[in-house]
Amino acid sequence: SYVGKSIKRLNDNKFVSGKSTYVDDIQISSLYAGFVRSTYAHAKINSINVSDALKVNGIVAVFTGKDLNPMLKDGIGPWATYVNPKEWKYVPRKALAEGEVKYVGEPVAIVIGTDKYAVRDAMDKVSVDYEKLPAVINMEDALKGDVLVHKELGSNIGYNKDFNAGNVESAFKSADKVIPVEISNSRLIPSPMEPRGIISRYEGGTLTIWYSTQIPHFARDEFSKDFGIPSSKIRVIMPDVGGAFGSKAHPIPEELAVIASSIKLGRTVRWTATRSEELISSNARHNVFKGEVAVKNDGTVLGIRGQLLVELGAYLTYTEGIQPEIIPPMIPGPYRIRDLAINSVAVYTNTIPITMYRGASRPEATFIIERIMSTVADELHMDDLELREKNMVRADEMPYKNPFGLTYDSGDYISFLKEAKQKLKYEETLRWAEEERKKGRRVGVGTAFYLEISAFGPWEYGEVRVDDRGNVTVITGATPHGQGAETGIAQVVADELQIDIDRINVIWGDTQIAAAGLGTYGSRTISIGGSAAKSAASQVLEKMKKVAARMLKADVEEIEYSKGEFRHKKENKKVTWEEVANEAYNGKDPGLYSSVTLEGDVTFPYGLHLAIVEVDDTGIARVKEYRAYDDIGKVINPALAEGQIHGGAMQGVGQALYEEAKLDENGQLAVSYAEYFVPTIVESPVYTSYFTEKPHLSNYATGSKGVGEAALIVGPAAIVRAIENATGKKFNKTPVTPEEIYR
Ligand code: MCN
Ligand code: MO
Repeated sequence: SYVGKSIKRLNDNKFVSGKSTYVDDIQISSLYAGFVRSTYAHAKINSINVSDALKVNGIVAVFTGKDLNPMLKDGIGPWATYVNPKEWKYVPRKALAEGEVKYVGEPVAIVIGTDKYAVRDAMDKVSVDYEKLPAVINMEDALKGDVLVHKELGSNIGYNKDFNAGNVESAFKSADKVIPVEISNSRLIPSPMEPRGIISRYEGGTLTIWYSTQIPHFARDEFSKDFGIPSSKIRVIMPDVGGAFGSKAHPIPEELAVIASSIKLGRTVRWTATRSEELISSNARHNVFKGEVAVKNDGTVLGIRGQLLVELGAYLTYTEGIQPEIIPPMIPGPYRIRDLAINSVAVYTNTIPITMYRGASRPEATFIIERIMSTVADELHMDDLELREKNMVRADEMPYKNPFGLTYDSGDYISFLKEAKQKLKYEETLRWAEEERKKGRRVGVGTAFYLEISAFGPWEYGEVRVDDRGNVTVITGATPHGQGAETGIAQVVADELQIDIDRINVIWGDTQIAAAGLGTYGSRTISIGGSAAKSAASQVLEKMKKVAARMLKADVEEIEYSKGEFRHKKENKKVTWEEVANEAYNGKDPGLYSSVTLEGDVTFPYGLHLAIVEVDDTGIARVKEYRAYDDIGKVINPALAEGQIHGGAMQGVGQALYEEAKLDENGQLAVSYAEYFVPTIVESPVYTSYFTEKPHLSNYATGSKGVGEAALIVGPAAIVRAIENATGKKFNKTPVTPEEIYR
């Protein structure tokens, strides 16, 4: 059997030998696109002069909003599967700015030519006459409402909802102590290795789009709605994708402009974002929680109240709507806090629109609640984990309905915490750090616990085909793009069919091959996608049993299948997997394939992570060691799961210590990778990752819970706590830079 083993990734050969194909590698005769972008955070466009640009050799067309926007029946709004558009005030985004620009970098014109260098030259020759308007580039100013990002909305507030649970008034009345808190997550740049890219071909009324995306089917439907072209005439193909981290789950206007141009010209048009364009295509996080916590002197946390401000940037992106909606109900985390009042407000500013990034809303919720728990521990002079344990939901309360109605499906947080303390050597590491500090080193140990919501439904598609030689094709509606989930799915299917894994090929990412699909995000793939494939495999096996029964002149009930052999129990006759597969295609049977659309609901993994940090004389903090202990349900492939913990924790190091997408007073992104430090192997801590031997399974057939985001969800809180331990100072925002440490 394969499940539970560290099988090597099936498709790594092409990646390590440089033979993978990203959008930009696709050889196809096409035109190149480039974008002229706003240099103002807020301005009126008086006129755009494209005549000089058109004179550049090789330029085929220059389009502005006036040319392309009317082609769109609709624009990009929120992701209606997860965000209720009715709860939002927003302006659907069309292809290019028209009338006004609302952030620095907003696309104003698309230049199209036969070679990319000509396009680059011509971009400089497009002259835009702007009339500068007052801009709001931070949430505080935006809330005053003197300057509106979208006049037609009448306010800068896109979303405003109260999340109330229990009786917060009485909780605060019965408190021994009320502790104020302010906790913030900075603006980040997801930074996948491969930037965004798209190729759009329009011929005979049909569109073929090669697209670096996590959500080909959603993208197809969005393009269909926007352009009024039936989905059946749009094919979205996802080639190899060089990472996404949640940032390729939102279509952007540049992409609409490329598609619109290809339709208008009847030609193939391509665009690959430059690295600088990638920096402004996806910004993420940035939110602030300000509130207070009611506690008893014995450490019981009674209630939390406050306001969560979530920055939107200039437009509501496809995915950002999730965050103000999911952060509040996840704030109680694994703790039995029942009385909460959280006002969640999302604010427009004249800045780069915000989208999701690995964990999207759970990192924020976890940072908030874990900073709260650590702050309470400090105030009450209690041990971090003792305080947490005191407040944790007990095993006998599972499944536990949290005060906002989320049902934590399975787990035993308290026993797990005890195991984790042993496994991560919590107490001895704390003592070691204390000894080292006495010798003058500034080392510290920090832990944080997380409970996350993963494996988002509402469904996923799986199809299994067995060919006439008994080889197996698995089609998944999920869209792995670095996680290796295709290997995990192959393991699940190989076990279900009891065949060699080398017989299995897993494919995905083409809307004309997978009948349906949602994609890969929200750490859902192995749980819901794997279970859908497993169920399709078991259906195919049932069909094979029928064929075998006929071959052996038996009733289906008399057939027993095991390891590639179908046996007639009574007569001790058998036929092999290959024989049955071959027979199924000899004309009598319709063939061997089955598809399943599996419905499923979220599941809640959890874990404790520990960081060891050392701060040097210049105030630079380094994460020396990072230890993780997780309950992710059934572990399908420990190596893959561990890889996810390492990668996520590495991004956690970046978020905790280095990364902040600063904007200047004009709303211009003030960083490049010279100042925005994505950690490299040099900054990498030593990692140790364990999964509990007594996992609590999910309700999915695979028994798994998600792990793809876990370490970035909890890592920053653990690392920040370690810096506090090392320096004796308090930090409630990331990144904790040397300036912060010396402040
Ligand atoms: N796995 C396992 N056992 C489990 C859970 C998972 O063996 N109980 C394995 C799976 O087989 C898969 C991996 O761990 O190989 C992650 O599975 P899962 O938790 O189902 O998450 P997804 O596959 O749905 O991945 C999505 C997740 C998200 S939401 C972001 S953001 C993120 C992440 O994955 N983006 C990534 N990890 C990334 N890794 C890479 N290389 N690139 C990205 O863009
Ligand atoms: Mo994600």
